[in-house]
Amino acid sequence: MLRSSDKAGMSRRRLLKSVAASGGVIAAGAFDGQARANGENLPPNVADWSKYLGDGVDARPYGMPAEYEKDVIRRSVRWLTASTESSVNFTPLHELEGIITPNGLCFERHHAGIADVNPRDYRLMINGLVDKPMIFTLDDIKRFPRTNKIYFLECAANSGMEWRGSQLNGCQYTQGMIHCVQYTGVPLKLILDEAGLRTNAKWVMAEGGDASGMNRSIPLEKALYDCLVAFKMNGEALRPEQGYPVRLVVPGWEGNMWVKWLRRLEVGDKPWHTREETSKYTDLMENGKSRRFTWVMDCKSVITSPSPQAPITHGKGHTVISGLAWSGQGTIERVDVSLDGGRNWDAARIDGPRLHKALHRFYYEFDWDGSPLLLQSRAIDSIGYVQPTKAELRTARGTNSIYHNNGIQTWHVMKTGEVENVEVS
Ligand SMILES: Nc1nc2c(c(=O)[nH]1)N[C@H]1C(S)=C(S)[C@@H](COP(=O)(O)O)O[C@H]1N2
Ligand SMILES: [Mo]
Repeated sequence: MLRSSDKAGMSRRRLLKSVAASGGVIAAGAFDGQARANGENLPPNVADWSKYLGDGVDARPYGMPAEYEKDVIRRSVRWLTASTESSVNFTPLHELEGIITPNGLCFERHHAGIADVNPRDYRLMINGLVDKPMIFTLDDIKRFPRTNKIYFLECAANSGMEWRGSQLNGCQYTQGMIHCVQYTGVPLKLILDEAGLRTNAKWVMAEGGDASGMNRSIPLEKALYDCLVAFKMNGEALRPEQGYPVRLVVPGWEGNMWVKWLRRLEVGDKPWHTREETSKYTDLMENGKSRRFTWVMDCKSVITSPSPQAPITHGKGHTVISGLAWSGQGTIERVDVSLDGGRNWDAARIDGPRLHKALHRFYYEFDWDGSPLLLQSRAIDSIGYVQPTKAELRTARGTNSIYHNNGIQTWHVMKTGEVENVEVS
């Protein structure tokens, strides 16, 4: 008895110390700060929440995160946000674990704001090189055989602000234009087959029902292979931000092609050369020419913790590195971690599902001696492609690019445990 309360006293002191060391980042709760400082809420005392009844089952008909998690939100970058209707916010990767992004935290990228679509008036039209042009209601779409697939969506502009050097402090901003959810949808092939493809059909144009009417050309081979017309994400209806009630899923390919609020599919024999595949989402090369149709999102990874928004607060000793890796070509074969800016590499442990074109979670555990670190991760995918360094990318593509930056990220961990975004040469 005495011994166990002794132990409790010790762990209480340790907990208070670590809270103090982290600069009081743990938010004050429902009970008063003074009582907390005195440790009255800690063992061996009975905690406040153990003394009173909590909310009943009718208090939260749609559940929300704990109030202490209120900083775990999508964030935007002021200078990047010319208008909120045509802009982007970022997934808080540094706060997440596993491979699934919660619906409310999936980054958003809109060209004309979030369309407010009434599902009763929703229609999907198919025209062009088909035997029968058709118009489907949402109910019609739900009568096709459906499938459930977990895929990442990465905007081609993810990490784009880092092309010329490290700029933004936090993986939320440097790699946060990505999410990974389970979609429920109908294979696009089934819908195209219903309309009947003409023999000269080679391309499909997908068009959005938002005010931008955003559209992209997709080669028929891809459309028939693994694209989905999705109506659910993580089990529930798509969120308005993600294209409610229907979006196109184009696994492994750049996010721009995943047309939201999908209103029309046109079948043709050549690409349409729309705005989003000519003036945007092309890569300006060193020789001044633009590379077009870079559809596949190549293999990439990032350490999500520690990272600038998730510093080490426990001091030296046992430390867990957590990160994400993905490839539009398939699965992740291996992830290596370096503590010294890429001189020495050690294999990380991939944990959880290893699914095609989905995020993979990796961990690397080590004893931190408290000295500065240059943390990096490097992913290798199932086709043997190795994530390049930023220097290698610049050698191949010059410095004019924005899109398709899958270079290795470096985090400088300082003695204090604080982390900053840097580049090593
Ligand atoms: N109709 C429509 N579809 C769209 C967009 C849009 O603005 N309108 N943005 C595209 C871009 S550039 C990206 S990166 C993804 C973002 O998907 P998300 O908002 O679910 O993250 O949607 C794509 N689909
Ligand atoms: Mo995008």
